[in-house]
Amino acid sequence: MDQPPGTRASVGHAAPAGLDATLEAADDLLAGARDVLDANWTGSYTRPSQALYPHQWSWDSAFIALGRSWHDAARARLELETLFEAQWRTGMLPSIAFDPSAPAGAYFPGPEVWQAERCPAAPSGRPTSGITQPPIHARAALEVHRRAAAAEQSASLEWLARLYPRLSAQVRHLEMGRDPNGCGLAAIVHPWESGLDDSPAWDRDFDRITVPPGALPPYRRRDLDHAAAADRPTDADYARFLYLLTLEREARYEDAAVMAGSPFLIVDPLFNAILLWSELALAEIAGLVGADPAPHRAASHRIREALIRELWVPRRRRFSPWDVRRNRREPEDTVVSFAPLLDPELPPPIVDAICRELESPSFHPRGRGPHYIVPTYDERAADFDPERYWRGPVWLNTNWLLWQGLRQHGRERLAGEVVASSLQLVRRSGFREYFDPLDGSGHGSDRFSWTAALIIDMVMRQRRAATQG
Ligand code: 2M8
Repeated sequence: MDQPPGTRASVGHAAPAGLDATLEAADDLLAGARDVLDANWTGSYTRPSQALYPHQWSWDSAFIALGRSWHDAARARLELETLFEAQWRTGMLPSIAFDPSAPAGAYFPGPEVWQAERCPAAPSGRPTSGITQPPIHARAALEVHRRAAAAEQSASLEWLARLYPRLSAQVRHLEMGRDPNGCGLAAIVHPWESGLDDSPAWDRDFDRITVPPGALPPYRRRDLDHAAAADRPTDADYARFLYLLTLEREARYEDAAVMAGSPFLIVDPLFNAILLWSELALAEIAGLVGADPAPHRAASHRIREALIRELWVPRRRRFSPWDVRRNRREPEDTVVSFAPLLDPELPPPIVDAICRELESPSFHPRGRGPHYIVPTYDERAADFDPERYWRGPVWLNTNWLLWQGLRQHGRERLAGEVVASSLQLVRRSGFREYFDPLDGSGHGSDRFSWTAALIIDMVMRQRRAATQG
């Protein structure tokens, strides 16, 4: 992806002055990041963090493998292989693969709440959740393979060939099983599937969900044992998360039944842009392992057309999530709207509109003095919250996705600013889960794996791009 096909070369958007020196001086950050990943390594996968997330999370593992592949290809490959052992027979890759060796009750809701075994498609070997997460894995697998040293090429190619059918099944499940009305896009049935769980992007839909009295047995939130309540979702939102879970469990996690009954049904631009990007990665993987790339290219075309047809709102000049139940496009200005930059063939006028918004006072208030980018929500919105989980803070994975998208479109200056800000945040506050865009303070869990992994990837790739001129 360093110079992907379809890239419009740096059309006068050079990286910001001083970035090269910042990257050169980042060796201590790289060492610290590797240390975090090693501390969170379990022997077959990496926990997102020691206390708050003591199991294997799906898109976390993809980001972690990407970062780790720069210095430890064997563990990067094992990370993804371990995750795919938890794949369901439908192709669904679960959001969480539980670790039976973690202390009972270490995370809530655990396997006894999910009861994935109610669905015959669930794997028998490892308890899992019953929903999925953004399908970034094919992209991660391709990047892990690209990092493989010359001596490891054949082992890496064999690994990729073993993973290819599973990666294909993952995207097929979403395209066939989660398309709510033949629109060509995949819907999510729970905010946890978005990965940006508490985002204001779907508040209007989510806040309408009323938990009927007695619908939930008494429970204790474990997340509040390890993170400040002000950083985490409110109790009311947590109850809604759990209520949706119980509805999905009653539908035995069968896609058609879940989609028919879920009060939450959203087509998210970020989830689908990642799906498109992974289809493009699968086309490349297919070429490498002797399979047919054509179906993946065709799928990427279908998703591109559908994204623009269904989610681009010309009046707002923005991609908006689609609340399928009420058939409306949500107006909140959040980071999910920028993710279609991941499509290297996104039409230039749309790229321009996204970049203008990214540079606007809502996301990059230059006039205000020191600040950090990219906040996950419009800083000028009345309910912008710089500290609460997904409702304003900067996260390293959304920064990484935007940085990749910007580079694909030759927007090196803005891409470089995203890297510079990410490095400043980690230098100031450590490898935290997320960061206040106003003062750079760290929030959520500490020594968080994807923050560490993606810092490694950003530094190494930007350094390589600098030396390759
Ligand atoms: C967060 O989600 C989990 C539920 O899956 C939680 O809050 O307990 C999200 O940030 C999600 O994107 C992430 O994968 C997970 C683990 O880091 O934590």
